[in-house]
Amino acid sequence: MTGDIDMRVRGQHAHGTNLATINTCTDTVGADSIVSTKQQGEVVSEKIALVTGITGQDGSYLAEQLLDKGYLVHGLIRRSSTFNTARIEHLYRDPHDPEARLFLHYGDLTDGTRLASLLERIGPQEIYHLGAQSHVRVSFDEPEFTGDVTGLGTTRLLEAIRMAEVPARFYQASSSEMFGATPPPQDEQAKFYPRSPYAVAKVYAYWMVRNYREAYGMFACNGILFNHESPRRGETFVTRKITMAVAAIATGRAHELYLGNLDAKRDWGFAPEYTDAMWRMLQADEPDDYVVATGTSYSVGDFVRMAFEHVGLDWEKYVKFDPRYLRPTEVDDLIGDASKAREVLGWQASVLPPELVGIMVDADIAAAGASA
Ligand code: NDP
Ligand code: GDR
Repeated sequence: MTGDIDMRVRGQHAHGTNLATINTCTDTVGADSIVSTKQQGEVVSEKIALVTGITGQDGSYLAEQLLDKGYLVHGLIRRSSTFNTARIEHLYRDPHDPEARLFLHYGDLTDGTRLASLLERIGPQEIYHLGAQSHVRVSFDEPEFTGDVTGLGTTRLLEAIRMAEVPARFYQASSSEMFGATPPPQDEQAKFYPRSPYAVAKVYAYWMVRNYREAYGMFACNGILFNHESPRRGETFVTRKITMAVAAIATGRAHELYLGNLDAKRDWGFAPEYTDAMWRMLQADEPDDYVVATGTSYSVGDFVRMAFEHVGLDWEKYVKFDPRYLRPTEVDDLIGDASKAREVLGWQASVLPPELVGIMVDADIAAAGASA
């Protein structure tokens, strides 16, 4: 993929029936070229979505799903000295392809002016705000930066929407980490008790979303998502760290795995199912907040054991403890109650951790084989 400003991409399955009727024209304002769905007075009915964090795990699945539904998708990406677009590489098409349906724009959540000008010109009907410094352990090292991006970044975007007078529906990537020390099960009424700078920033953002909904009548939703994983999960989150290590050990390229707290329990689901829940929230009649979870609980140690068992190995021979992976304050036990999402959105998790572990280990073994 090139690093061109405003790369045009379309989904691999994104051939909606109206594709032939889309007229695109370029509007070379500044360095960007933006697609217009209006040309010579014709109004095309495709929905336009803007996704922040499109290069992340969730952003990549959501972009695929929106393209499959026939959306035009715009994504915000950060300028980086190396490419950060690996997860959406498979969506890339030649920028001159008239069927391009995905458009990437440089921007940063710390730059409110840029957010406002992009919003004005893209005119999205739906905004999925997934961009964040999302690593809990890192947030203890960089609390100020995390507050700026993960907390204030949401405010900048909400305010940009308000100032640009874009009547868009807004999704906020809220997190089960906001519940922190509150005992399970956690539903939408459970008390927030954040245990990290990341979680504190998410609580702030959550309330800003509610405030903009109440103050300005904005269609703004908080999806309170519990942990969700996949073969595209960032490599320093514990599940992916484990499955990559298992693949490396099973193929003889590594001999040990260092981890921190094995006792923490999480409610782990499968990421593509969770991005589907995001979309459902923005199609509902009313804006609201929803817990999205499987309702199951496994410890980090359980995940480790299942991952090694999947390749016929005994985890105790390979896993070692390193205190550097401990957190100053830990979240011990999360189990989500997603009854409301099931009743209102018709959403339910189908992939549970034993299956999830297999999906991730198999993908990492296949990747290890491919790169051998
Ligand atoms: P990732 O860490 O995989 O992706 C984060 C995305 O945010 C990346 O695209 C990243 O860009 C982008 N980003 C980071 N900082 C900035 C910035 N300053 N300006 C613009 N973009 C930025 O996260 P996930 O996909 O796993 O999660 C998506 C969202 O959901 C996050 O907000 C996360 O906090 C939240 N969440 C995640 C859960 C999970 O289990 N995965 C559960 C609950 C909530 P780059 O690629 O350049 O780094
Ligand atoms: P989490 O995910 O903090 O739940 O946040 P992570 O995978 O980082 O940690 C889960 C649990 O595993 C323990 N752990 C380790 N964690 C990491 N990263 N590395 C290790 O070596 C290790 N050893 C043990 C942790 O202490 C923790 O208890 C994720 C992120 O995606 C957030 O953005 C999101 O909001 C929440 O999930 C829901």
